[in-house]
Amino acid sequence: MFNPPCAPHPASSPASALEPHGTALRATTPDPGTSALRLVTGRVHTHAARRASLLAGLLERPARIAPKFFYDAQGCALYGAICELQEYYPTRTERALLERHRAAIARHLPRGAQWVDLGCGDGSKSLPWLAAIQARRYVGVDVSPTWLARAAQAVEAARSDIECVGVVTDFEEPLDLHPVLSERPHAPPVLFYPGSSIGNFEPQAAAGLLVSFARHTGPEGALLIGADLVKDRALLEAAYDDALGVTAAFNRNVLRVVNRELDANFEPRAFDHVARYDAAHQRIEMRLVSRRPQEVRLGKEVRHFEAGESILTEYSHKYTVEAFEAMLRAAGYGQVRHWTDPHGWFAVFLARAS
Ligand code: AVJ
Repeated sequence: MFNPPCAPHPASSPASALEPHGTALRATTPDPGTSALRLVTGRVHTHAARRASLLAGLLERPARIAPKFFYDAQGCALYGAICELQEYYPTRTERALLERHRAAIARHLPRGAQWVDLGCGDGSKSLPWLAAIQARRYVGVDVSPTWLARAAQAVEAARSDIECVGVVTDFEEPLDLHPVLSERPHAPPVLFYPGSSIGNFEPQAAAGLLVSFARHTGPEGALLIGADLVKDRALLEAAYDDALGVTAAFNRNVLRVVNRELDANFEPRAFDHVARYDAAHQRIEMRLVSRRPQEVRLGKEVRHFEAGESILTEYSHKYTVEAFEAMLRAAGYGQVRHWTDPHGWFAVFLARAS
C-alpha cells in the first residue's frame, strides 16, 4: 500500500483498464476530456487477485484487511475529513513544515528534475515544489487512473509547460518506474513520499521500499519523505480514535468495501473501532473488534467471529529521527538531512546518494 490514493484515492478502478501486461509498462491514453496526460499501466492486481488476497486475509487467524481497501470513494471522503481533525496532527504539521522550509529544502534538490509523486492523489501537495525546483516533468504514481487524471489537470493548470505522465500501479507490487524515468535520462528523479504513509509498511517491507526508492533516485536524484515521530501514547491514540468518530467510520467503512468486493454481509455496527499504540513495535494498530459471536458470509465462505475477536486493518509505524535516518542510510542514501516541527511531532527527510 503506498499512499492513500485520495489525496488518498478510490482504489478500485475498472478492471478492464488495469489488466496487468507482463511487467512491461503499457501506455494507455485517458479520455481526452481530462488532460494531455500520458497514462502508463504498471504492475496492477487483477480484480480476481485483489479479491483472493482480501478473502485470504479474512480467513486468517487473526483476520486482517490490507489498508489499501480503505480507499473507495467513501473512504477517501472520510480520510479527507480525518486530515482536517484537530486530533489528527500529521497532515497539517507536515504541510506547515514543508512550507516553512521549502526554500532550504529546494536548495538541496536538483534543478530540471522529474518530480515523482508517489500516491499522488489530486497532486495538491506537489504543486508548490514544481516551481520551487523548476521541475521539467511531473510523474504521478497512483493505483487510481481517476486521481492521476485529476493530478495532471491540477499540474497543467499550474504549469502548462510541464510534461505529465501518470503511472497506474499497485504498491503491493515492487515499484518499477525505470522505463518511464529513463525516457528523460538528463532529468534526475525526485521521489516525493509525504504523509508518513511508509508507516503502513512493517519494518522489513519499509526497508525494502526505501532500497527500491534509492535504486530509482540513483546518483543524481533525491527522495523527499515524511515520517511521523514517536510521541506520547495519548496524543497518538487520540489521532487514530478521534472524539467525533470519523476514524471509526473510516475503519468500519472497509467492511462495506468487503461486502461489495466479496459479496459478503458484514454489519459494520457489529464491530468496534479500536486504535492502540504498541510501544514495543512503535506503531498504532487499528482493528475492528467483533461485539458478539457472529457468522459472516464471504461469498461462498462463512467466517465465524467470536465476541472480542479482531480484524487488523492498519499499522501506522512511528519513528525516531535517528532510527529513520539509519533506515535511509541502510537503503543506500549517503546524504540525509531532516527538518522537524517545533514540537518534534513530525519530520521530513531529504535523502541523496552522496
Ligand atoms: C495515510 C497511512 C498516513 O496511517 O496516519 C489516518 C492513514 N489511518 N487515520 C496514517 C490513517 C487512520 C494514515 N496514512
